[in-house]
Amino acid sequence: AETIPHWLSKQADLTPNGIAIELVTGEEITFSQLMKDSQTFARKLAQIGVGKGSHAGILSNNHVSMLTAIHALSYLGAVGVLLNTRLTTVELNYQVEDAEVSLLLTSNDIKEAVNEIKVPLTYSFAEVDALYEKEVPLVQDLNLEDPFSIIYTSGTTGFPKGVIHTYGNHWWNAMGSVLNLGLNKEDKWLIALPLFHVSGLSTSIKSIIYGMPIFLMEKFDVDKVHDAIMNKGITIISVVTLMVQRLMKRLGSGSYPPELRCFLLGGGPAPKPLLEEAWKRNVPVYQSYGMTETSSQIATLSPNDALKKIGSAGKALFPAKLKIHAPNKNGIGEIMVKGPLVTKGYYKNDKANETSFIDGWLATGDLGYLDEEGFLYVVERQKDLIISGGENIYPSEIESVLSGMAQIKEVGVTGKKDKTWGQIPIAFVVKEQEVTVSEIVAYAEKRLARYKLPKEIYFVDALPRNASNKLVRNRLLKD
Ligand code: S0N
Ligand code: AMP
Ligand code: MG
Ligand code: MG
Ligand code: MG
Repeated sequence: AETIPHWLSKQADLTPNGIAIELVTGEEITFSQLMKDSQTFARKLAQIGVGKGSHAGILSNNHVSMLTAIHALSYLGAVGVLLNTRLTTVELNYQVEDAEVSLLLTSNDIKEAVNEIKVPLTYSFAEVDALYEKEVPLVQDLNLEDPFSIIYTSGTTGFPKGVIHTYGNHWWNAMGSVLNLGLNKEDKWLIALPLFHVSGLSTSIKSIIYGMPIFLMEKFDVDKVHDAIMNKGITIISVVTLMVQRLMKRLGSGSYPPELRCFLLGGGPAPKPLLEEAWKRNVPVYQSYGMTETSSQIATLSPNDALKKIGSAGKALFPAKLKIHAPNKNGIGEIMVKGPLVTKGYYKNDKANETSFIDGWLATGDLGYLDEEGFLYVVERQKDLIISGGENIYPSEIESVLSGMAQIKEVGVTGKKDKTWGQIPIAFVVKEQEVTVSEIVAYAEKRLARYKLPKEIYFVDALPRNASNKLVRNRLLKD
């Protein structure tokens, strides 16, 4: 099997005093410090039985200790299952059970809230810190085929699927990205996107592989992010559409320092007028296309093409390919992707693995076309996915929760355009018995993350169905 030296040990050897992480407080962590802390944390985890092949859940907002924990797991050959902190206990329980998590690690501020999560062991990062170290051999070489992380992504069936990322997936994603965006000595990449999404996680790994600092923020706060861009030498920042909107509003008639060279935009569609407005104001926005399954972006508009191809997500990165399956007369068809940065599959989910992969190509469920020069334009989705502020929501997930309410006979959910979030979920309910909107919301709140709660609920007599009695969601708003 193909191996490379453990990436963090390697970078700590090459640039021990290089900055790995910079924080708003001014605190800096070097690669050698990050390595030592991660190895120490690994020996402490070994004390509580974590070893090769263990699955450890991580429930944390962006903290240095979260990154330490993630690298510690890799030093033990264990796999990190990264959990979205916006989810309810009910949703988290599904994921930890499905991923066979034996230990849950949480940030210190979250620990209290996790009593109801069904895992054999729960430790906060601080509780692990208090353990003794156990002398165990730590991983020195990474097998590119081995799993590093699992991240759940919502699925059309209403149940999320665990996307497995191998070391090789992350490695090739980092290579593809740098061959497109380039790397400057001064690069510093701001991360205000969650590390529990591949958007944030992948950049923290790029940092290790490139020897590049990240500027890590606990969450997206528009004023703090603006200040960092203005004063902290940020050269690249990863964003979703809503962040671009908020940041441009904050920027007003001002301009960013010249070293800011890239807003890497992903996670969903971006309105073309917003992109044009950004470029007019010298905000260098690069649209990308990617998904959890592609270990972050798989296509990005390159700096050379940014202006002449506004609205396009560019071409597939160097190690990857994309094609359009069964294009219609306008050239629009399903986007298929292939390459070493694409996941090899979903954790213990034969059915999803069978239906998603065709001859080694992943069927994305997204619709798009290639222009005459081969640039990708994503037009819409075949799948019923709703994207709200960069978070994914499947209508079927909300429908199956709400139909569990005795007073509800049936329910249909669809996405509605929204100025703030891009899209919001709204629900159409056929009553079985008397029920109010607030009763429905109260029921849903316990079972669905807040961003998934239907923002509007309408009572109707029947749902639009086709000849085979299947719900036609795109008619819900029209009928
Ligand atoms: C947009 C964000 C930052 C909004 O969160 P904010 O403002 O911090 O909200 P809170 O203060 O926590 O809560 C306030 C109220 O807002 C509700 N709320 C929060 N988020 C949402 C949401 N998304 N939709 C609807 N409502 C939301 C809260 O519930 C609260 O309401 P109440 O008071 O009622 O409780 C935040 O949502 C965010 O960080 N979004 C982005 C997440 C993300 O990273 N998505 C990308 C996922 N995709 C990938 O990872 C693959 C693509 C990829 O890798 C990539 C993506 C982007 C950029 C680069 C890449 C890359 O390729 O590298
Ligand atoms: P996630 O599973 O959270 O990584 O979300 C991936 C999904 O986001 C894709 O399957 C697309 O539906 C959507 N998406 C990503 N990039 C774009 C883009 N440039 N334009 C439109 N939709 C996008
Ligand atoms: Mg997804
Ligand atoms: Mg906020
Ligand atoms: Mg019912």
